[in-house]
Amino acid sequence: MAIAFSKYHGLGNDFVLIDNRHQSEPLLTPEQAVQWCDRHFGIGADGVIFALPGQSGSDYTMRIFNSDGSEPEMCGNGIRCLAQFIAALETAAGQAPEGSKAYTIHTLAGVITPKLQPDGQITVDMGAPILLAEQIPTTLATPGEKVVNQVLEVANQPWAVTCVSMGNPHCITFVTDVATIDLADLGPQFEHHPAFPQRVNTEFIEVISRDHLKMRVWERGAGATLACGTGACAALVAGVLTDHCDRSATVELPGGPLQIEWSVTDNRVYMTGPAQQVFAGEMA
Ligand code: ZDP
Repeated sequence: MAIAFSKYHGLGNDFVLIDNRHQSEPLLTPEQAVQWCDRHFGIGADGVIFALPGQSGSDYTMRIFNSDGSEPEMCGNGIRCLAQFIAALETAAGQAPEGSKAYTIHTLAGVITPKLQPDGQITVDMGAPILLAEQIPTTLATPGEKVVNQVLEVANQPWAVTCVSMGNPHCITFVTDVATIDLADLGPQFEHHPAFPQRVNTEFIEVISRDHLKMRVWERGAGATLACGTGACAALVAGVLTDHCDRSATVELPGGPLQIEWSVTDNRVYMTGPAQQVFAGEMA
């Protein structure tokens, strides 16, 4: 049976999107997702995202498999792509509501709300950041403590790291020049460090100014990617905790900029950025 798919990207972080609204189990196994994500033997993507029926009153459910077949709790760039994908599906079905559309999406990190803006950008309420060590999870601090500017030894070097979960785990370290970071060498050593029982996404951040961060990322289960939405949110939160930046800033990724705000009023993180369809097809 052929399965229809669409290919989207958010700042070059690319995903295969599947209309899975008619059943609550993903149409692909993790092993199939690995094949589809392969850039030589498949479609090529950083992950596969399924638009599933809603749960407990939410409009839809999102599930995602990384390109290695593991399943993350959340995906910031992916949920912007999902919002565009759903809007297109609803328009095709003649059921698109007027005005700016907001969706409640059930994820393994709770209900996340993306909102399509009139200019085509998508703003996502990413929820409150999780800062307690055992909830990230990391063993870098005792339960109940935060991990802020803590020393972690990787590749025989001390790194000052701050850990934040946006539903998925992130380890952030501030460096003087992101261009000099050997991601392929360092990334896997952070990802598989025993201090992170669920492995970790790692962000290297250069501070350009208090409202402008430059980031390179090594993603858990996907490697070096051009952008990471949850990572950009986690980086801004880490920047505020370590007094490197203000609560609202541009995070510049290899694939382009995201606007991130950690609201003082409601403690939630808001991410604004683009998502684009590239093509649609059918997989045998
Ligand atoms: O937590 C993980 O395993 C990530 N690889 C999930 C994907 C995160 C993503 N890049 C994002 O934008 O948040 C999609």
